[in-house]
Amino acid sequence: MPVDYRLYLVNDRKILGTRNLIQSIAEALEGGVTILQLREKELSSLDFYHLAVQMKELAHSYQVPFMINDRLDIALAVDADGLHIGQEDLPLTVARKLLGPDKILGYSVSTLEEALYGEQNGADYLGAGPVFWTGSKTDIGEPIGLACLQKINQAVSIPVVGIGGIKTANLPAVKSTGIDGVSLISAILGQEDIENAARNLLNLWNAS
Ligand code: TZP
Ligand code: MG
Repeated sequence: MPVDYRLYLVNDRKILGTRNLIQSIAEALEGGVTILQLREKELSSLDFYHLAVQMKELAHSYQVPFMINDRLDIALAVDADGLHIGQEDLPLTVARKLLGPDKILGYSVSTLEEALYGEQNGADYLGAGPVFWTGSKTDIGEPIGLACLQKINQAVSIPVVGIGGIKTANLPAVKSTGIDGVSLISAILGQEDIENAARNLLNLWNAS
């Protein structure tokens, strides 16, 4: 089945403050998130594993694919639908080999060269960015902007999702680059009404 990349939610527990993580993700799924990635940087392996088991069940109850950020071991352990890795994670070719041919493998890129490398070495889709400035990730380079996003999208035939600083105000411009979807943290999880934020973003994407 083809993956629907339109509204790709990346989890970030910090932005939720005291709000419940599972409940917040459930609200986002109710609002129409089409693919979910669990991204945890500070949990123990055991806690990450147990959380991933729960999140996968939740995502699947909405028929939404469930991805793990960075941790191949966790992705395999919970039989996630896929893994998303960046430039400083396991080599792409190694990740593909260990993950097998049938799982979804996502790859973060910031340049045309990285995008072409990703397409040629086993990525199923690319996360391109940061498109704009964002407070949600600190170890990132300069924003690539819409022109570079468009260039990357035109250079590859695999799906591309934009990431970094994407919100309702810039969503139509981002979509006009021709990409397949947007990957978001704060525009969904940073909002007071998470369900409606997700619903509005998906409606806006569909209408743009
Ligand atoms: N990778 C590149 S930018 C980013 C990640 C995980 C953070 C995106 O968060 P936001 O709040 O949607 O800008
Ligand atoms: Mg990573």
